Amino acid sequence: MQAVTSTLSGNIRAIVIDHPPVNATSQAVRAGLLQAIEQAVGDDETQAIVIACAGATFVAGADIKEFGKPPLDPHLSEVIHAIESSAKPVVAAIHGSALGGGLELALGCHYRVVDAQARLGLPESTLGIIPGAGGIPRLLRLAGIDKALDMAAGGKPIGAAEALEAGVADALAQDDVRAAAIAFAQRLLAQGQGVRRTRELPAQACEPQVFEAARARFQASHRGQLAPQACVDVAVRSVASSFEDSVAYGRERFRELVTSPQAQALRHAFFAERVATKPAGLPAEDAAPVRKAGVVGAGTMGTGIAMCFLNAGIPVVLVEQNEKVLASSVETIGKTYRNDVAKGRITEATQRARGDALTPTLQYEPLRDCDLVVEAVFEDMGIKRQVLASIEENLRPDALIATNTSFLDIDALAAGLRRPENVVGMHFFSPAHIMKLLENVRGARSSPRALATTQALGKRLGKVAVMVGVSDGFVGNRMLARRTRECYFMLEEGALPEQVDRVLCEFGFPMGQFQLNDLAGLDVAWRNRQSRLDRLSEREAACNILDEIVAAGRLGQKTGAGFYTYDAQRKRSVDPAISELIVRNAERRGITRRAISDDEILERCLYAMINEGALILGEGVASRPEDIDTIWLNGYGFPRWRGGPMFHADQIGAARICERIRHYASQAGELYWTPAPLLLAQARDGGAFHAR
Ligand code: 3H9
Repeated sequence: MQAVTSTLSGNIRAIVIDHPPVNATSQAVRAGLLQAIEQAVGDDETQAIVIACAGATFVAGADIKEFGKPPLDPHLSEVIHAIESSAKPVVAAIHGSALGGGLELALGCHYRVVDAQARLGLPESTLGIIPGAGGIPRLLRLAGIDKALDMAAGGKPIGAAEALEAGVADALAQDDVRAAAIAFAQRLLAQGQGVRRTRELPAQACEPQVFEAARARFQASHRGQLAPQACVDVAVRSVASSFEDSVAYGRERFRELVTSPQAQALRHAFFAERVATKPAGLPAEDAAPVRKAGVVGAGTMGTGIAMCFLNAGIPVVLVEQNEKVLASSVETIGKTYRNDVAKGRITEATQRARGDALTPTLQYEPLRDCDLVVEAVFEDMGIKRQVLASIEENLRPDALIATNTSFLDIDALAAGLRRPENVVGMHFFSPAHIMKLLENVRGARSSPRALATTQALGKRLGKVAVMVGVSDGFVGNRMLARRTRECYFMLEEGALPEQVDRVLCEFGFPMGQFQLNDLAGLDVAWRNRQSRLDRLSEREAACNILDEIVAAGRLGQKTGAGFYTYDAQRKRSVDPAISELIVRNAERRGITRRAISDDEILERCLYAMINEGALILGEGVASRPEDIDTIWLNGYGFPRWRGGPMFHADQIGAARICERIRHYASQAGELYWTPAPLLLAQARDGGAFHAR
């Protein structure tokens, strides 16, 4: 199949890119386009040209798989230059996504007609690179500097209406975008309008303060990242210098960034998410349709989960035994949607439709026509088992039951049921309607149909759904528990919460361990600790700093005090009372505190997680290192530009990690620090988690 075809009808030539899955500008596409445009320009019968795409989308960008490999001719900017240089008008017909090199290509066309659902953007900075084919100098000529920087440095795509308003698009297609672009080209010819080259438009003059303000803005929103700042550099050059010079400069910066560690990590993150959300052996065709869902338990989690379904257009039966809790849940849902309308996120019609799609009830019986029911009651084995049995009694035999648990054993939960094959885990993260991550849990007896359904459902709910096995805390919380343990040990040995949190934030986490605890509620952490006292080691049980803080009535942000104190705007400050409490606690327990270096804090946090990740892989609880990276990138704020914990482990190297684990074992004992067999094997054989 040819990647690019060219057909003349009348005096309009349609050049069509057909290169699944997303019409990326691979070498075959670039070469095909160049040849087609040269032919069209030289052909007397062709008076105008339309560039369109087959399949679900316009060009979604350069082919990311080609990055980091020797470049292949022709370069995309040469192809775009040839298109823009055409003396015959060229119109882009855009449907789906015009992203990165795709938008650059469209900006090189003389006019753009867009489908109402189209999305246009320069997301290169999310891959650690910048637009390499003149995207920034062209976009700022059409849309102005602020919009161009928001789209390129901020990586934010825009919709069709915004593109039209910003001058990026020239017309909105009511129906078939290709037909609309051909009609647009015909009108141009009829009106005697010729080419309009973006590169010939003037760049808006701009004060240096505008760029300084942009730099500061992107430094704050994209902490530690190189690409957004490089986008600002190119914008500065685009205003100060000629078009040709700024394109050449952008190309040079692209080349420099594409091999950077940040770009490698971000590319890894991109492909890891695509691998992780498609578990082997669970084809989407095996998934059962979910036309109506149930949620049992209308607490914080249940309420958020119900909104996930409503947001995806799936009607929900929300069951709760306590009338007041149910009323408060319905009120929360109503308030969220009222707020969404006020902020212009949804229309009033959508708000009404979502309200109509919610059936709150105190009975289980209305669950009878649900295709899938999520149990989201209190995290207690006994209570959950009773609730699951009641759900099963009221369901069709083919309907599925998903239990939302963060720690409990799915197999034990399903054990008493008649149809354990219909049971899976769906571990949502709080707030469930906001957080992207979903850990779907495969029980020993979960059927492939049940598993495929939860994966397909995850995608429909807009989640990043990763399939994991049964294990205490599954993948994410199990690894977090290891990091948490080290953080508390370091407090008693000599660190303070603000030091630990600073180190984690400097690494790139949005918040540190103790800021996170304060946000989630220290009572939650305390209850979790109490429920597992019998499973804690002697040292963990004795490490009672959290108990003392909770006993002082400091439950975190919600009470204005936890590890930190908070003012009415929830602004955080270090509290000397906490430093004293930690020092006194150590004195009382006969621990001599010492200065702990930032390096030690970072190593103990990261290596504890990585080692647990390696155990999880060895046990098959996660199938691939990409699954773990995806979980940490989407649920725990691991800095995306570091690729995830297992990718980061490869950058450090297994030999070094094992050596440091042995060092910490010599201080704290092997109970806490024993290198995982997988890490040991990698250290021995020079292996890594990801193929290099
Ligand atoms: C760029 O353009 C730089 C230029 O400035 C340089 C000029 C010199 N390349 O996401 P999906 C694959 S940088 C290669 O599941 P969806 C993807 O791996 C690029 N492959 O579908 C998957 O493969 P598989 C800027 C790509 O419908 C399949 O396509 N562009 C690329 O949920 C389906 O993908 C971007 O950053 C690619 N560019 O979402 C856009 N894109 O089936 C990146 C996708 O084997 N892409 N694949 O797993 C996207 O955001 C989404 O894929 C898109 C579709 C929204 C388009």
